[in-house]
Amino acid sequence: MSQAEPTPTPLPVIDEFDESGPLVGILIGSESDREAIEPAVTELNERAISNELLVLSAHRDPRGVAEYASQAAVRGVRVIIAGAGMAAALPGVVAAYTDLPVIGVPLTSSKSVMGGLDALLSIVQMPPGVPVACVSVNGARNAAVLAAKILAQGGGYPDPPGRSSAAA
Ligand code: RP5
Repeated sequence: MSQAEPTPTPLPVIDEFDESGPLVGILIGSESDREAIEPAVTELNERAISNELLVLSAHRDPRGVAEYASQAAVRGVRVIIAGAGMAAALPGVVAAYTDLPVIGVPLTSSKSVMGGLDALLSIVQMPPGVPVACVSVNGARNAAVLAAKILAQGGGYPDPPGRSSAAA
């Protein structure tokens, strides 16, 4: 006799959204990623692009990631930057729950393999149909520049005066 499949617990439903949410949502998988993602926050702030930074782990809090990603667009978020190290599932999981463009930032950590090659491959090797844009290892600033360029397609976030998009 076959056993019944377990019934999945429904995702929590958010009743109220912050309609004036930021244009860019930035997620990191761990507090230990905060320093590495800071250049993205700085770049966006210098361009006066609204953003928020949350720590949400794909393996420690998958429901939280699903909730955030599935509600982001309706809150006004237009691009999501997701930085993670090691297996770095976060950007791919986010992309699975939203149609917004997702930019993955492979990060190094004290436990990285080959200086972050583990995270780089995890992010860049998304299977067909669920794309994640991928910047260089620890390329947080480039992720923000790319987010600005994506937003510019909707009209209006050019490079700030005296600044070039040619990022480090
Ligand atoms: C990933 O594992 C995080 O993105 C981080 O880069 C790495 C190590 O996380 P901690 O063990 O420092 O929390 O989930």
